[in-house]
Amino acid sequence: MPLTPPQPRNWWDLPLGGHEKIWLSIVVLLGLSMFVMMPVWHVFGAQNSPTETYRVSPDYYWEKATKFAAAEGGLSRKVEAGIQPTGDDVYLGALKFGWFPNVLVLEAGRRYRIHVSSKDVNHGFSIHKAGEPSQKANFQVVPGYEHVLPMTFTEAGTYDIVCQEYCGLGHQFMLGRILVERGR
Ligand SMILES: [Cu+2]
Repeated sequence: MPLTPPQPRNWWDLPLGGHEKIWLSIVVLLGLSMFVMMPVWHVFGAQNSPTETYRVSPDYYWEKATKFAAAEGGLSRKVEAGIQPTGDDVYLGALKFGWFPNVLVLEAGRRYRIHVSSKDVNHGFSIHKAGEPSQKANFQVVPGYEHVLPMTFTEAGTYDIVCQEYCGLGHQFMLGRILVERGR
């Protein structure tokens, strides 16, 4: 059977067919329900992006992160041992090409306020449980801004921090780690 193109007509003036009406109604209803869900998720969603952000100079933030690491004994300890914060506020800094501090030891089930900022360029704070890269959280790390991310790790284990924003030739080596231990 040879296929022939439809005759040129003004399709806009033709009435809608029955199936077209059904599909268009489904699309409009789906769109409207998503629109309504936006504010609903904002109030009831458990995984909203945090909105607590401050303007800081990169040097000032770095001073805070260094003080935090020093107060927690991190600067005198071996890097691999990690920093185990006593308080709930954790200061994490991103710079080309690493995280400072690059190993944190946190407690499962405890709510932390993880502060992140960058010393130089845009970086990405992407975190996932080791071996489970499909389940992750992702945030931008912008120089000049301090973002406060409330986070509770519900499961103990090793979590990888990966920079997900291309930041230069050493970007792929920009890895950090959070060791989550069962609550004491
Ligand atoms: Cu990067």
